[in-house]
Amino acid sequence: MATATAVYKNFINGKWVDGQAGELQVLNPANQDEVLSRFSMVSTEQTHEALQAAQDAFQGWRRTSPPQRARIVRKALQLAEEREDQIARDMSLEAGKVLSDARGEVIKGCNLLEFYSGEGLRLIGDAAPSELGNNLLFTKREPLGAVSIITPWNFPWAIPCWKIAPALVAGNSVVFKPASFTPLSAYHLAKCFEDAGLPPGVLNLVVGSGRKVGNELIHADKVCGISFTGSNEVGKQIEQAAMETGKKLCCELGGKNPCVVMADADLDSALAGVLKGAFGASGQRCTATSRLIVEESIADEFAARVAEGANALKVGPGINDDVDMGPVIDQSQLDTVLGFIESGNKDGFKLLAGGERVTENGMDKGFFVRPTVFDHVDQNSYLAQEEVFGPVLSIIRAKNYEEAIEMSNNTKYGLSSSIYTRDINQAMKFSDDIEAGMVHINSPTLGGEAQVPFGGIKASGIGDREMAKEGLHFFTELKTVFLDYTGGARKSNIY
Ligand code: UN1
Repeated sequence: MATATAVYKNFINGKWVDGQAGELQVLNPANQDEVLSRFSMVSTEQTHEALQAAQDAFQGWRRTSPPQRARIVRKALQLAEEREDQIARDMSLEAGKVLSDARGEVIKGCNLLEFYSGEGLRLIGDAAPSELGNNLLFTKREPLGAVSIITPWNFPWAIPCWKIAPALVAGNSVVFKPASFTPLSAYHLAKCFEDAGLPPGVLNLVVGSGRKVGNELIHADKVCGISFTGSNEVGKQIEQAAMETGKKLCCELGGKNPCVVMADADLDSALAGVLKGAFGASGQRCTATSRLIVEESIADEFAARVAEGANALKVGPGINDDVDMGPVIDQSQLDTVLGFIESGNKDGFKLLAGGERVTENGMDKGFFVRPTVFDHVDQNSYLAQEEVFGPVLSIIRAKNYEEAIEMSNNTKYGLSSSIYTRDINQAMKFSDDIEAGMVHINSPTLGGEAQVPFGGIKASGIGDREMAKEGLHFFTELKTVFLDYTGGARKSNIY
């Protein structure tokens, strides 16, 4: 077994400290014989030390002017850009994602750092006229305090960037717990902020399990806000805890995103979008295309092309140049994905591609699954209703637009969606009719951009949208100021 020698530490109150709760070995999802990194994990006591450090640093940080706070984010951005290659390589290895996707993710995170560093100059409220003369009403945005940021392994760089940057620019202090599969990406981000000159205690990185460390970060009195991306199951538990303890909460959860392909669509572009949407990041993104809803008249032809495209994807370690799709993250995710495949087979849906684990060429040492496509899937089946978070696409056939929209909305989720059509009227109608937080027209269900809100409705999210101004607003409270400059001459009653 290859062994990584250095043991990475936790970042608490501006110092890199050894954790006191044992060691985490991060194994390569493409080859479990390889230890990628070793991290020492924090104890409950150390988690509280990190929270205390955040609380202590908060008063100084909130008094640092927003443009000055944003300047530190901009410096961190410059450092991240310089370190792009290393960050992308480490991320590709630990998350299993294809290297070009990892590079894209570094850039996406940088776009978020860039956007929010600009927002430091725009952290402004509104002014309003008063009923009274010589009075001014205005609002200010103030930080919440110490906040907990808990992030998943599938976007181990971009998601922390899109939560931490607005939290810091708004004047909050942060305790950041990354997923245990991907602590090295988190280490790089914390290091960029340290090297950018962020004052001690303003950002703390703690590595440990969700059950122990995560739990403290959700329940502790010192925490004023929680931002979480991950599963619905954990999201529900956090919601419960936040309700009981009165903390502000933002959760970005699962999806079962439909891609509708109408008969009039540019089918080449639709095909590329469906393959990228379903199998990019091995289907492990909350915005993945999980249901292809295709108009019946072209369904046979299009399904055959999707299957052919899926079969042509090269599966292997994401770090290798010629690979299209990497492994899933671990044994449990692999078992879940294989369970969905089994359910599709049991329900008698037509397996057009994949349907099995990949074990050749040493891939049995990792968690590889072939890109899988089922056709004639029943829209109410387990496969069509539950989030897979893996490379499994369900094709559902619709008679026409009306049926396609009904099928699209037949889900508890409402994150992303997409339609391929050349009919602008139909595309716009889809953007009205679809129950989702995001609609893509002639592009895959994936992705987002820093300057527009990201998030979903129904079971896909709790609280405000992320990214854009909305992402910044989550990390603030509004204060309304009533300013009387009559110099004591005010006669009118207050009502
Ligand atoms: C994307 O589609 O580029 O966990 C972002 C996820 C989402 C991020 C998706 N929060 O997959």
